[in-house]
Amino acid sequence: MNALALHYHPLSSYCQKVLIALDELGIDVDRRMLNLGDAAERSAFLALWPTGKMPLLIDGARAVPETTIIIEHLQRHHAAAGRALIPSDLDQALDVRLWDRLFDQYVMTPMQAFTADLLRAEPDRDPLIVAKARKDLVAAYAWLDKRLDGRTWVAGDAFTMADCAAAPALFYAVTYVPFANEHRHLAAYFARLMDRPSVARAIDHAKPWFKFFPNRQALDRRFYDPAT
Ligand SMILES: N[C@@H](CCC(=O)N[C@@H](CS)C(=O)NCC(=O)O)C(=O)O
Repeated sequence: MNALALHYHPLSSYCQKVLIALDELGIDVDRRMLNLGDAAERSAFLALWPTGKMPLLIDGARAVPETTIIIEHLQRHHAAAGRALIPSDLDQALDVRLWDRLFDQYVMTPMQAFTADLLRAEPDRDPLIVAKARKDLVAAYAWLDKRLDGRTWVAGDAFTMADCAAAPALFYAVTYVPFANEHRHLAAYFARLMDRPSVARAIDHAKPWFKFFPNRQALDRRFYDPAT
């Protein structure tokens, strides 16, 4: 049995962030599919990690939560030779951590607010929360587009942890707020992300589950065919 296990769900954007990182770092884990909708599974998971947020990495006796910490841990202890998502140069590493944080806080968070709203019963939906999430995404797209002018990846020359965060965040975000025509650099970056084999594999792995994504009708037909 592999000492490394990941509690996760293929549809979850934060879980995809770690799946992409595992693939990039050349690391195998036992994948333990988690159904938080099941009361028994939820309470067993809460006993492992009390925030109840996935993914959670188990490394021997150690539980490692929070995607950014998981990726740092994986790189430090388990990465295949020559693979890295956080550069050894300290200033470059700070830049990667900054852009990882920015994607989590300002793209993942509003994107999740849209999804959470759709998952609520109709009378409990809140147009103010959705309007704020839309405003935050529109603002983020504008500064991301500037940042990506002349860049292949968001932090440095190589694909990094920040790009692992970016791919699933943008994948779902564009279903709620598509890029404006002027966001050429961001749109080109998004296309590069979707072509990256590790990202394509994480999305492929999620495909059987997209029918449960509440905004599935807005997914690109490349990824989801409503007839299936
Ligand atoms: N800051 C956390 C966020 C993780 C997170 O929001 N996970 C979502 C799935 S994408 C989750 O577990 N949602 C279940 C819930 O809130 O009950 C991280 O980086 O790991």
